[in-house]
Order: sequence, then structure tokens, then C-alpha cells
Amino acid sequence: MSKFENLLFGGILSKIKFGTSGWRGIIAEDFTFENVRIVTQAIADYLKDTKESEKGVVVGYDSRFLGERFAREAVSILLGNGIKSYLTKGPTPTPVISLEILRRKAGGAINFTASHNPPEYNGLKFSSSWGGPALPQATREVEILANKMLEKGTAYCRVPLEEAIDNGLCEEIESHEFYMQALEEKIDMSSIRKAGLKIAADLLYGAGIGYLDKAFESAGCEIKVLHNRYDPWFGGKAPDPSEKNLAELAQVVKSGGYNLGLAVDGDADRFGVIDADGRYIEPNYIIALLLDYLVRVKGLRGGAARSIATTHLIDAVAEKHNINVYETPVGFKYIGELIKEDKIIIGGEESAGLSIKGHVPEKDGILACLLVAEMVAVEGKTIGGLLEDLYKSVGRFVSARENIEIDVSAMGNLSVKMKEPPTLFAGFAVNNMRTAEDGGIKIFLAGGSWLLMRGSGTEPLVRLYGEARSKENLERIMKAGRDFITG
Ligand code: VG1
Ligand code: CO
Repeated sequence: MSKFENLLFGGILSKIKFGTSGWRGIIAEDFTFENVRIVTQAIADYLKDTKESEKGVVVGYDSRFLGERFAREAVSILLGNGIKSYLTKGPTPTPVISLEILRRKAGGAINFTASHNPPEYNGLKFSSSWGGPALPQATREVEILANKMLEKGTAYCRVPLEEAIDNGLCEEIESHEFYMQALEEKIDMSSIRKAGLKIAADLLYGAGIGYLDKAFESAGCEIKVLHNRYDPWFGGKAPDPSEKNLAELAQVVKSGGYNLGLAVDGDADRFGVIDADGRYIEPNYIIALLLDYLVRVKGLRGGAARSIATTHLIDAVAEKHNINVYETPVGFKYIGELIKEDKIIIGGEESAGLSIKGHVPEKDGILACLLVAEMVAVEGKTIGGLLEDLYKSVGRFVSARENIEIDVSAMGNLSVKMKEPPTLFAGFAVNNMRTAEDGGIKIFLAGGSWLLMRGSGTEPLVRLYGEARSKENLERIMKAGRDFITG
């Protein structure tokens, strides 16, 4: 193909690809109304094939640019295929949409969100009738159907939304109350109330507005809220509750004497935690602390799950309580499955996603924030204090994650670069090396350290994760990983 043709057809031929969590694209480049129609038609065809279409589909969106318009477009396509839609009223968190699938006994959900990605992105998360993110066999089918339509020309069916509403095939749904009731069944609200916690919350202009703040208000907390208006530009940052993005919240917590700073990402499935002294606490530690709390204090029984990239502190806590650990590939869909099968008490990912036994099989940032508040209220200690106690019983673990701005295709080079395990890495003896399902490489080092390098499935980045038993060793490992990726 000549350069000119490449230019001419480049945009049209760019393929639809579902990554770690849904299909994401730059708005107006890949994420266009036309492509949304095509992907929705592909989902409709897939649901008809699997006989799930008769149950209807929940359609939702977060606070991203044109979210509601994309959702209405999806409803028009679903109606064109004779499929009933339950359309959310206003931006709605991903875990709330998961609960709506179960409440309505729907065949699945289409949720317009690009989660933690920068504001120029939008995305589409497709969930299954069991409430969790669709598994790869389903998204692969949808991808094939959508790409066929892209290549051969489109053939979607579409009916105007007004008609859908008039003939009852589109029902607008209100989710707040039902979701809040579900939370109250899982969280010890009276302990939070009794402790009289002072909470600062950063809603990052996203779908958590009206959910996280309201939950703490109903638990009787004094709450200060930041960024509680919808902004599709997210104040110019990605709505990711990372240490960097929560610097303002940390400052508010410290200067205002708050017990905790809490945050959720753009679609409120991830959480962020700031301790009373203004220190950001890595999600890894939160998941391990909550596992310990749920077993030791709440008496829950069952296994624990973590992704391949998540701290082995979880394994140490599990060993202490004599419970099983399930390791999954990166992506909450795998942990969601374990929740659905009632195999685990808690499952989490280092990227700040978790859910618990009996709750939705989807990560829930709102639930995570409330659980952290409950733990602090019941234990009467700061997160830092609880972590020191935990280290005393299971030893110290320090972990880190870094994003390296190299295109994901560089991952191919990584596995070419490291076909065989080296004998030494960062000066430590290599005990073992494993290739993950997504092509990532995990290297286990002497002394209990490890590192993982993998291409992100949501952003054009390589992710480097490391863990050691001391800060010095961790820094050595991370530097060697960085040098290996960029070298
Ligand atoms: C990232 C995280 C992963 C998470 C996924 C979706 O994937 O690492 O743990 O499940 O995002 O999160 P990746 O492939 O980019 O590393 V969300 O809050 O964007 O739905
Ligand atoms: Co998210």
C-alpha cells in the first residue's frame, strides 16, 4: 500500500480491540459514533447467539465526554435488534451497573467508560449476565463480528430512541437506593457512625459523585468533598486515584485533621486511600489489610485472590490464617469469576480494584473506601499503625509499580530479549521465570523478591511491577527492570 493510501484508509481500517477491560479509543479518532454503533451491533448479535438477548441489557455511562449520547446511540441499536434496554439516569459507577445486571436479571451490560484513562479517551465495557466483565471468549467473538462489519461495510439496525421509550423497550432506571441498601448489608455502618470519623473524599469529577459522598453522609460522618461536579476534562488529568493525583487530597487530610482521605476513579471501580498523616497508601497494602481484617475480625471464611501483579503480602496473610490463594492474570474478570463461584472472601488487584464475598463480581471503589473506614473505626488505629502490626506478624513487603511510556508492541521485543531466564537479575540469583497469559514476564529472585514486566491492555504503555522485603532491594530491582525494558 502506498503512503497515500495508508493515510487515506488508516483511520477506517483501524481495528476494534478489547483489552484488559473493554474497548477503549481516542474520541473522534477510534471512538466514534459509527464505531459505537458497530460494536453495539456486534454485541447484539453475540447476545442473540447466546440467547441472552431476551433478558435485556443494562446501558450506562460515566461522566466522560458524550457518554450519555453514546449510551443513547447504543440503546437505538439494541432496540433495532428488538432488545430491551435499561438505561441509567445520569453517570453511574461500574459496580452499580454490575448490581443492576443482577437486579434486573439482564443478559449483560454496555457501559460507556474509559475508567482511569486520560480525558481524550472514551471506552465501552461489556459485562455478562453474571454481573462481571465479559471473559475473553465473549469479547473475542464480539471483536470478530465488529471487525467483519468494519471490513465489509456496516449492517446495523437502528431505531430512534424516542420510539424505544414510547414502546417500552427502553426503561430508564434509578440505581442509588438499591445500591446503597446493598452496601448497608456488607458494611458495618453503625461502627463507622459510632467512631465519628472525619473523612475527606476526592470524587475526581467522575461517576462516584452522589455515591461515595452520600454513603459517608448516611453513615453519619463529617465529610469534606473535593471535585464533586462532573467534568469531562477531569480538571486536565486522568481520573486515576494515584499518589500523584491525590496530592491535593493528602494536603486537605493533613491540614484539616481528617482521619482518612478516600477517592475513586472515573467509573468508581478503583479506590485511593490517604492515611491520617497525609501519606498515600498503596492499594496492595489495603487489600492485604482488609483480608486480615475480614478473617480476624469479621470471621469470614473462604479463599483470597490476587492478580499475578499484586503483592505476595496477601499470600503471607493467607498463610497466617491457613486459607487458599488464587492467582489470576491481570484483569478483574478473573477475580469476578471467583466471587461469582463464592470461592473467595476478597479478591484484589494492585491497580486498586477489589470486591468481597457476597458482593458484585466486579471491582467496587465505593465499597473499598467504606470497608477501609469500617476497619479504621473498628480497630481504632490508623492504616499506618495497622500495617506495622501486620508486618510484625507476617514480615515486611515493599512493592512498586511504574509505567514506562513505550508502545505495547515493545513487549514482543522483551520476550525476544529474554527467552531464557538469566542466572542473575539486579545482582540476585534467579529462582524461576514465567511467561504470563498476556505475554508478561515474571521473574522470581532469591530472598523472596520478584518483578513483572508486561504491556498494558488499556493504555499504550509497558508496566513494571516489583516487590522485595526491603526498600533498598526494591529500588535495585526496579532499576534493573527499567534498564532492561528501555535498554
Ligand atoms: C489496568 C490494570 C488492571 C485493571 C485494568 C482495568 O490494566 O493493570 O489491574 O483491571 O486496568 O481497570 P492494564 O492492562 O492497563 O495494566 V479500570 O479501573 O481501567 O476498569
Ligand atoms: Co475504573
